[in-house]
Amino acid sequence: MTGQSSFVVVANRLPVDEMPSDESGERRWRRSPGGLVTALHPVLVQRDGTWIGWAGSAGPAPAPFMVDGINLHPVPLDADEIARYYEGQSNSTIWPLYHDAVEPPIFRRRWASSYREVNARFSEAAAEVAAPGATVWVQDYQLQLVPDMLRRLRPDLRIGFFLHIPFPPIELFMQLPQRAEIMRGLLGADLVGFQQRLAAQNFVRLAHHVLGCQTSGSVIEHEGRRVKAAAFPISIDIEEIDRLVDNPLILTRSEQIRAELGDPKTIILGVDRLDYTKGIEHRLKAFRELLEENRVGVPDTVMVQVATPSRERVEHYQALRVKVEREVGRINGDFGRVGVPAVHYLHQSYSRSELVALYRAADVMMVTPLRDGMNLVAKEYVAARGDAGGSLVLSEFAGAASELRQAFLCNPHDLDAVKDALVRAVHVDSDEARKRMSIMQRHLRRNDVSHWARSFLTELGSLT
Ligand code: GDG
Repeated sequence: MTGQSSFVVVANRLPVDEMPSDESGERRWRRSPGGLVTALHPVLVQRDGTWIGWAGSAGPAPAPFMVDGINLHPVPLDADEIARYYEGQSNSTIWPLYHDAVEPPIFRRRWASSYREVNARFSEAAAEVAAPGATVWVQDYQLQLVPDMLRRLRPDLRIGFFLHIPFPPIELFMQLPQRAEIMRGLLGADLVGFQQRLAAQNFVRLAHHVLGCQTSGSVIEHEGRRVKAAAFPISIDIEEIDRLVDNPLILTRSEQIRAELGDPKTIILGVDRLDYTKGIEHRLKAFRELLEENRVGVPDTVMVQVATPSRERVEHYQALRVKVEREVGRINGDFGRVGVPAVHYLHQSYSRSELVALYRAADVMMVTPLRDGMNLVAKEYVAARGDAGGSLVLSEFAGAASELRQAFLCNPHDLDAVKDALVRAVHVDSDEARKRMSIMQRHLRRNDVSHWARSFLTELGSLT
């Protein structure tokens, strides 16, 4: 059967979270927070669009349903597929490989074949739901085979793909046993979008290197078609942050957080998924050395590190948690005082309003990933500082560094550079800090997540 949607989004996850079922036992869902769904919501509603994805639990998929005017089409994953396609090939092979192999990628044939099977299932679902000539937008590294698989089923469709994470240079990508298959998979799209220009250039070079495609600038010739590769840096829902910041309760909460931390002169904040790409260990080490050298001291300065639980069944992540927690314990053992730890470590998930209250309370935000496609936390922090207070320390290896040039930029592998950037951010005079923040804010107001979605879809629509 061919469905009715003229616009289809295909992503690993549906943009909903399951809530406890009602008295009759009926399953209930609510839209999950996130810039991607906010940006795509108007387009989905206007075009009676459908979002295809996994509903989040193992076993048979629920029947298609609707939340907030969006048609949701669940795709099932069983427990083996979650282990092989998702935790295996997606998060233990592709994720580390695409992030500079900061942890060694693991290559397993069984994971790769599960990835193939699941990608075929998503492709079949999209082929079923898309109306003749529809636009289909495939998201991210879990679904890189979908563009080609879908084109073979439905050559009438206009297909876009966006990669949220970095795309590696030739030397690294060539390690992947499925390198040709992945390149062919992505080249099934009409437009392949990346966070950064460099990633798009890597992709064009690889198309030539792996498949011998002719290329010219950002265009690749593949099987008689022209495929365009370009950068579309993703951004945040700035209106959401404005709404939260305008709420007096959040500013009260932020003052309360400062008081609860003992009203220190300087609060340093980190907010990350607990992921080895985010550079949490390096950041802690830099802070410890500054304490050892007396360049900062407790109780004047405290650090708050929110490390949101993530991919807890994957080995690399379990090992990381042990290392981070050991380092936090060591710093607090050496430098904490009764009732005043040097590092407040929170391995928990918070509400959006609590996060924004933390952003408002923090004098220095540290975003120091070893490699990151974009990093939305950096952009959210800047957006939340409408008061132009606060300073941002930002890794050169986050995609966001190409736009947020007024941050205190540093190489996260160079511990002395991280320490210097942090000290500069702590001591910067308030006029200069304000100037830096205002420039970055102006940039984000012009380049929010709706702008991102519009630019991608306009480009996709204009390709001939
Ligand atoms: C991937 C790419 C790219 C964090 N803790 C909590 C919470 N968060 C929110 C943040 C932010 C989001 O999660 C994290 O986004 P990032 O961009 O920082 O990182 P990834 O999850 O790795 O995202 C990345 C992104 O995709 C988009 O393309 O920028 O490079 O790796 O919005 O605020 N939200 C809530 N509670 C928490 O405890 N509610």
